[in-house]
Amino acid sequence: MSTADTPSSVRTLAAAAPVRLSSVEVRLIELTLVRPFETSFGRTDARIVPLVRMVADGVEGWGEIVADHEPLFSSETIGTARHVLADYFIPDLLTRTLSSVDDVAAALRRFKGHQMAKAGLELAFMDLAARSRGVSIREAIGGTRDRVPVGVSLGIEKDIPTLVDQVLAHVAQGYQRIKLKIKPGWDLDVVRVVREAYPTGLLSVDANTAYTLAHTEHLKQLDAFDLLMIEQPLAHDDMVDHAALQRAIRTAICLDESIVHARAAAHALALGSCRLINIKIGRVGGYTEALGIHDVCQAQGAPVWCGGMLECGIGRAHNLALASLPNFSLPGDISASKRYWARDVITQPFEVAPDGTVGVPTGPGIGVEIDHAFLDAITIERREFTA
Ligand code: SMG
Ligand code: MG
Repeated sequence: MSTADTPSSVRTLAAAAPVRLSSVEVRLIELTLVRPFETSFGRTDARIVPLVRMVADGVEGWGEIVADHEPLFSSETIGTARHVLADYFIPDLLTRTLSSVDDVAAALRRFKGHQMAKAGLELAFMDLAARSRGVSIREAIGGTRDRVPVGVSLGIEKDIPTLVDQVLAHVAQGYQRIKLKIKPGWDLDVVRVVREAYPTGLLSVDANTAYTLAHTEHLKQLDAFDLLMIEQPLAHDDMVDHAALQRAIRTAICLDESIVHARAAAHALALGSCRLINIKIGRVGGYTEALGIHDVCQAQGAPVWCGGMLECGIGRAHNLALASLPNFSLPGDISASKRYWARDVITQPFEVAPDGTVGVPTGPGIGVEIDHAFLDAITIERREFTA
């Protein structure tokens, strides 16, 4: 695909006709992980997932908010999302006529931060807009793939043999890339043993900000393991130290937490703070910025891949649509539903094929059917806002 043919020329983030929202619902559901997931900042056993449902002219749209109950991955929480949605964002959107996702982004731009809460609204509107036109989100945003390559992110375990068992079990399921969570004290020895058990496959590590530049000599030792990348080794709000570290190590740095919008992606690439970017639609405020980051990186020849936030089927369907874009050239953290949940909130759980790909939904909007009975059974709070 030539630059003149970039997908932006085929994107339509608009609804069939301008809409006035009749209602916006924010609901919290509770889901327990099949296996606890531990990172350098903490352990997750269960998630409370805020969902957004918008309705206009009899068409609905669903979005998911990836904030956690504590401000550990980012400064946002479920509590801050509930607050800004109820007190500022939703009342604002209910007064407007909205033609496209860009209008949602433009309306919310004056409010600083709160990307995850904003993303919940953009995602729901994107689903509604695509459904109103009878197309899938993939089609609406100019996605070019039917299936996307996927990897799995494996948490910190009680010991290395337990982790190696996890690695081999997921490789056997077809996953195309293994990502290990690391932190000081759970890094070089772990990567060495996993590399011996998995000598040639794509392997990466994610530190979730656990190191500082003082660890440069230590992190250099990761260069021996032919890693695809090291994700977010340093602080979430840093670009300069990452550039210094990238100059000192051979392994490619991928930024996650630091990239909160397309401008940050452009800055990171200009400074040499990373060579790759993980796009999480929730972390960056929704489709508008996610597409912008995709395009900034594509123009500069930097690959992107789709990150994950332990989403339920609704957020995962959005991730799959996004990951169908052409510059998502590395496997995403988009694992099968069963890797996270005994029962997902959609009627057809996502599955990873033996070739390590997941199909991009083709139905209208997010393209999956919500299991309403189950969703109602696990709902712990529901608030509806009307025009
Ligand atoms: O959805 O498979 C997933 C999780 C992928 O490792 C993952 N996410 O920093 O990339 C990351 C983490 C953030 C979530 S930690 C609860
Ligand atoms: Mg990460």
